[in-house]
Amino acid sequence: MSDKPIYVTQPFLPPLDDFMPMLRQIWDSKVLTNGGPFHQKLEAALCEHLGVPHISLFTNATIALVTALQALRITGEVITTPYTFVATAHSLVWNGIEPVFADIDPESLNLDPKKIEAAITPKTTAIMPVHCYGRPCDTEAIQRIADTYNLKVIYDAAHAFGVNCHCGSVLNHGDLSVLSFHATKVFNTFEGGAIISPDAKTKKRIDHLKNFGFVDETVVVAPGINGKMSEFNAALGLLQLEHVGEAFAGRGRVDAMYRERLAHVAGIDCVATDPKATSNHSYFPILVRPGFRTSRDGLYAELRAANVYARRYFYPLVSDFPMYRGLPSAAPANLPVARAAADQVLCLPIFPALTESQIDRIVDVIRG
Ligand code: T4K
Repeated sequence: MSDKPIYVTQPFLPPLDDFMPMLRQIWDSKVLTNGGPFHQKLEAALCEHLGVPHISLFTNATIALVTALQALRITGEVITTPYTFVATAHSLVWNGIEPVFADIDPESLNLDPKKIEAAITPKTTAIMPVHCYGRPCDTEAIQRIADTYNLKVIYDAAHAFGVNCHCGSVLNHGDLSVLSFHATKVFNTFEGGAIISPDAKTKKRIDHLKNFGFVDETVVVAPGINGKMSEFNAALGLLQLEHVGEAFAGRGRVDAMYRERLAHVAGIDCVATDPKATSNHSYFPILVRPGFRTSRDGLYAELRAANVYARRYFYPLVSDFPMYRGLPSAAPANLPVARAAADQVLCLPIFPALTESQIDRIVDVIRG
């Protein structure tokens, strides 16, 4: 096994020399956090870049999800997907809310609106869908349900940076959307996240909540948390934003090469992108179908033996983890589509620096 390891992702980093003057400014000003100049500039730059009205930066997406639920005073039960990263459901539990898992659509792998409606009870107050792998949810159908039953919608948009649908940024749907800027995401600030709000009043409440509830030196209006992004992360974000087009293009190139090379491999389906939306190529999920020469876990092991670290995002289902599996909605019979996807999915390495010869190495293992 002499080939160098290939991980599922590799963070995009701007030239270090370009970051040094920004660090120098932070050192000189001694403003390290609490909404300093880089924080303010990044909020403005992201609103412009993403085409969203208001954004609040956070230390990570998990704290942003927890805060988004607080901001809208969500209680009781929230309908969500089991086919996601654990942080989605954990954010509910941190607010004393019961996650109610509903099944996903087999094509988009996002919450199936028909299953949402069936999961509503008198205790339901909100829906927390995930734009899984950056592919937009059926936002119109979800909004119709929310309007009919008077529910809030908080999108976990951790994967959906820079994705546009028919009407502009996908982040403008629902009541709030939450982004992740973690190292493994298409746009990273090492750690980071954000909440997109539709109006200044909601942004203000969120900004209070992420700063312990402080309005000024002596006034605290809510039991807030510390979710603030530091100046270091914000400065890095500003620099990353200059390169994000290049990073997206690099990912698009990798995506196209995989699709071409895997098109005729029996039993391998590349998860389709939405023709009505742009793609940020944040992940490259394939489904290893029963007709393939080995199981999904067999292929995962073959790739590992070749020093290729593909990942089974999202296996196990969140509803199978010990803290969730006792819930009535976690019953396997309730989630057959999600279960099948979790048993078949494998996310192949995708990042801008992945070379054609590395892609060929990965595809050769898959072809067997
Ligand atoms: N909602 C959804 C739908 C999410 O997917 C996530 C996070 C969240 C909410 C919460 O967002 P944050 O609170 O994190 O902002 C990773 C990430 O840690 C996690 O952010 C992400 N989703 C999840 C899907 O994947 P792991 O445990 O798979 O990461 P790890 O450390 O195994 O990294 C994967 C590979 O990336 C490594 O093998 C090598 C490479 N890598 C990773 C890091 C951290 C690097 O090269 N450098 C690095 O610094 O969870």
